[in-house]
Amino acid sequence: MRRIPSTVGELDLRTATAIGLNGRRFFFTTTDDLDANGIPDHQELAPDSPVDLNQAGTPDVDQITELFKALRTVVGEGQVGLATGAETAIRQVASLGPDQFESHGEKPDRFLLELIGFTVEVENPGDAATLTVYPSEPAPEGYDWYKYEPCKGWYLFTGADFSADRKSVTITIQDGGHGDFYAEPDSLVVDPGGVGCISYAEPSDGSEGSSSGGGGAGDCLVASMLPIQE
Ligand SMILES: [Ca+2]
Ligand SMILES: [Ca+2]
Ligand SMILES: [Ca+2]
Repeated sequence: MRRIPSTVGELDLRTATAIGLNGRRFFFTTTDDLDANGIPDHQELAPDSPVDLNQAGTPDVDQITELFKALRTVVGEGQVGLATGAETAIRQVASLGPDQFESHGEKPDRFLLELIGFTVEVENPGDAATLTVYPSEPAPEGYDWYKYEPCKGWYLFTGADFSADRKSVTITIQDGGHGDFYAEPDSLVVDPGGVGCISYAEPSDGSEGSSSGGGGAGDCLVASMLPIQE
């Protein structure tokens, strides 16, 4: 059984890269993370940041462990947190721009706070990782969790569970299974995804669209209306 380090200080991404991962399991290099806490140094929260995305009563910047990380988004003034449970360790998390991935599939044209990419280590190959994402803005209605995979392209990730206040979303991904960026049971779950929506425009000729109750052009298509591709 692979031992999961108990502290961030034991994390050695250089070794992980050197033993053959060649960086492809990670969203940034160790030179972007000189303090080795799994967050790109340029996306770290300020040391005095009061942000408390996980609503634990403690500033997130003081709670960074292998079970919880928070960071600033690559664009804008937002923040995103990521939490996981025991027997799982967040190796890396980064805020990513969606345009760095190809556009095939059902790519949202709006994202709430860009994408979040993470590499999570589970205890045994094939184990599932349950992760909770905390965006600094509640997800508007019609927004859902979208993922990108190299072969499949963009798709709506079924099973994302939003909290009632839409301030967090929980997803479960099985190592080597549905949702794992690289479909290999290698104890690593890799996922670029984010809260987004596909908007639609009303017909320009003024005729009624098929969606009743829709607002102006550019409203979000309710995710449940989308064809699900499994
Ligand atoms: Ca760092
Ligand atoms: Ca907190
Ligand atoms: Ca995997």
